[in-house]
Order: sequence, then structure tokens, then C-alpha cells
Amino acid sequence: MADELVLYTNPRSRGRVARWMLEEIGQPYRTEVLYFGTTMKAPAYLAINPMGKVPALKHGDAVVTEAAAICAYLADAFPQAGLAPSPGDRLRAPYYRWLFFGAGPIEAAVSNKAAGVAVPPERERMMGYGNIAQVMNVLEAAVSRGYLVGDSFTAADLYVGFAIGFGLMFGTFEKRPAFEQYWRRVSSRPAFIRAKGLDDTSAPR
Ligand SMILES: N[C@@H](CCC(=O)N[C@@H](CS)C(=O)NCC(=O)O)C(=O)O
Repeated sequence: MADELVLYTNPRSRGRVARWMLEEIGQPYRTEVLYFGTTMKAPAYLAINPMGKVPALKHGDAVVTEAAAICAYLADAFPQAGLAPSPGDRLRAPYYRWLFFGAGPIEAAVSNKAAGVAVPPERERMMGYGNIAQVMNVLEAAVSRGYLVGDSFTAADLYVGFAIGFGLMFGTFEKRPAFEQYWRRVSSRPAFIRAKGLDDTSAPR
């Protein structure tokens, strides 16, 4: 029997990106919903993710946390889904580049913006993202190509696309036409629509 996949999540969290990825993979999985401040910080869950944050994924006895790592892990564990270039393929270069750009510069720039943290210009050179305008301009050019890696959708588009969609909704991303078009393209995928439906209907009160 195949190892069980378990998603630890909360529908109002970055767990949504992991569910989208699981829906793309098309393998059966079980969901455990954790609640902010209670079960998410309880010893049983801290044994899975000592950060007390969601998402986390268990695959048999393997545990992976960090939304981007979950996407990368699943893409490699289930290559038949075609969501990552094969190891050794030169397209692995832009694939890693954009996944890490999403989890590093985009995440940090957008989180700082949301928290009202202003980086003084003289400190930009030590910030991994420089400044948010630079991150947005680089990303705008990248998504204007169509997909981030070669000519097809990968886990990098899923992870970065989710950040764009979330940012457009919550105002941390400017409504630039390239972002809106890209988000329309990636969010029209049947797996995203299924994942959204599942999370929207399991939203805790
Ligand atoms: N770096 C983590 C961040 C995960 C994270 O911050 N999750 C938030 C929800 S979106 C969370 O679980 N917060 C609960 C808490 O910190 O108590 C990832 O990318 O997965």
C-alpha cells in the first residue's frame, strides 16, 4: 500500500497552497485542520512542526514543512504529474530560481509591507530583496513571459502564483495587468478550483 499523505492545515492559511499542490498531484490525501493558538501550538502538532505553524505534510513517516518545500517535495515525489523539470534538466535552474525567489524575496518583501516595516534606503543592500519595487518589477517581467519555467506550468508557478493571487486580494500586490493576467491563467486550473472549493467549505467558524 502506498504511504499515506496527510495535510496539516487551516483553510485560512498558507495551507491553501499545499492543498492546491495536492490537488494537482491527484493522489489521495487526508486533511487535519489545526486551529490558530490552540491545536496548532499543542504538543501533538509541535512534534510535527516545532514552529507551530501550518502547513505541514506527512508522507508515510517523512515530514515536510514550509509551503514551498511541500510543493517541491510533492512535485519530485510524484513526477508523473509533470510539475517539475527532471533532476539534471537545465530547466531545473529557473525552477529553483523562482521557487526560492518566491519563498525568499517575495515573501519577505510582502510580509514587511503588510507589517508596515520600512527599510531605510541605506539598509537595502543587506536585505535579500533590496526593495519591494525592485521585487515587483522583476516578477512582472518574469510572469509576462507566460510561465516561469519553460513553456509549461510547474510548482514554481503554483507557489509564486498563489503569492500573487493572495497579494492582489489583500492589497500587498499592485494591480498590474501582468499580475492580473497571470493570476487569471493559473487560477483557472481545475486543481486550484477544487482546492479552493474544499478550503472554502471547510473554513472553521
Ligand atoms: N514559512 C512558513 C510560514 C507558515 C505560516 O506562517 N503559517 C501561518 C498561517 S498562514 C501560521 O501557521 N500561523 C500560526 C502561528 O504562527 O501561530 C511557510 O511558508 O509554510
